[in-house]
Amino acid sequence: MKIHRIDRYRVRLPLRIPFETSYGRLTEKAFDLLLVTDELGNQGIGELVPFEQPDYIEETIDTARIIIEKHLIPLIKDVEIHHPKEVSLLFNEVKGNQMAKSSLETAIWDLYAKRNGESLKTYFNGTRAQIPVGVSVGIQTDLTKLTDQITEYVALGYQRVKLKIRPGYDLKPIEVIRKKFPNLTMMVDANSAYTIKDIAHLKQLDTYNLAMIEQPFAANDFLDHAQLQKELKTDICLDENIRTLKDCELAFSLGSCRSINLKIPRVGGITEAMKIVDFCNEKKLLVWLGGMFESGVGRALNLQFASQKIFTFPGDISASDRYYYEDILTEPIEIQKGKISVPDGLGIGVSLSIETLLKYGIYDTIFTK
Ligand code: OSB
Ligand code: MG
Repeated sequence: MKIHRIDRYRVRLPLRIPFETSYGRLTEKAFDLLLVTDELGNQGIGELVPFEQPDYIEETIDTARIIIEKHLIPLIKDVEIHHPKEVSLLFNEVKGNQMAKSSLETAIWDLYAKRNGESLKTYFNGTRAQIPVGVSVGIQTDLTKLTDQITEYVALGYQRVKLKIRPGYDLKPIEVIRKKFPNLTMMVDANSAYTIKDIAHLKQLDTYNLAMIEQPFAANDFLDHAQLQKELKTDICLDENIRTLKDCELAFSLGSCRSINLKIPRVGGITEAMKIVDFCNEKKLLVWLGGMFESGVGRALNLQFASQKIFTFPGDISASDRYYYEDILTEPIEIQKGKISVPDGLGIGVSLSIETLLKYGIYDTIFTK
């Protein structure tokens, strides 16, 4: 197939509840949808997920737009693509910028599946139709409000809760929630807010029966994580550190973690994500699917990918209404008894509500033959 046209929606969706992490507060999510059309008129959709601030990792939505338009589209525009696995090879000469790459790579996977009349999960040997899901809960210093929020999620059936923490907001909220829900599968995520000096403090987390502690230290730090993992009973999970399969190999050989939060966009797309799944399977590393506050498009992709047998630990794949008043799909993604169904249409399996997209977004064309 050949890419003949790429259209885009630049969208801003207001969040139902502002989301606070160790590094900042988010009130709306900006994202782009890329619509990639082939020579036969088939169309695939990909989501561009980075934030507006370079505070989670270094990519931002603005830097990603430049990389896409100036550097990635020229690498695919005149090429006959036989299989979407070729896209990550074509992108190899652009260093880093995984989320920019992923937006186009996942759109081309969706396009390929639609062209072949298949659901995307077929290509991952996805077997499950319903995915157990968890929820990530932002920093809420009013612990009564925090408890109420989590009580609501537990009542909706969310099978795992992840609390965001930072220095000064860790032991107390964990203790309060653990007391109220003694059997809840619970974990925490620090988004790099601690340093090696906090080891003694972090060791206290061992007493709360946490499933794991996500990304306590800096995004490029494998050594201090390895030191902490040696001293901690609780599993460490790496998120920001993991951009490539090589990062997983490094983390595994140093003992920096026992679990990987895999986000398709953070590793440059589906092809690299599949390699990481294979590696984790071989090495018995716990791998689970993370999220980036995706709209329905990225959420649908995550559900397709999470249909693989290996994803038994509930991912950060909540229902659309956990984040947004309105999603940009014709059918919102809903939770039932703690599970979300994998959309069963072609490709990622969902269709766009153009009306909603135009209400919250701007449409343009970024490439035509
Ligand atoms: O660290 O996993 C993270 C959201 C945005 C950026 C980073 C993270 C998160 C989440 C929520 O924790 C994931 C989601 O529910 O989409
Ligand atoms: Mg994280």
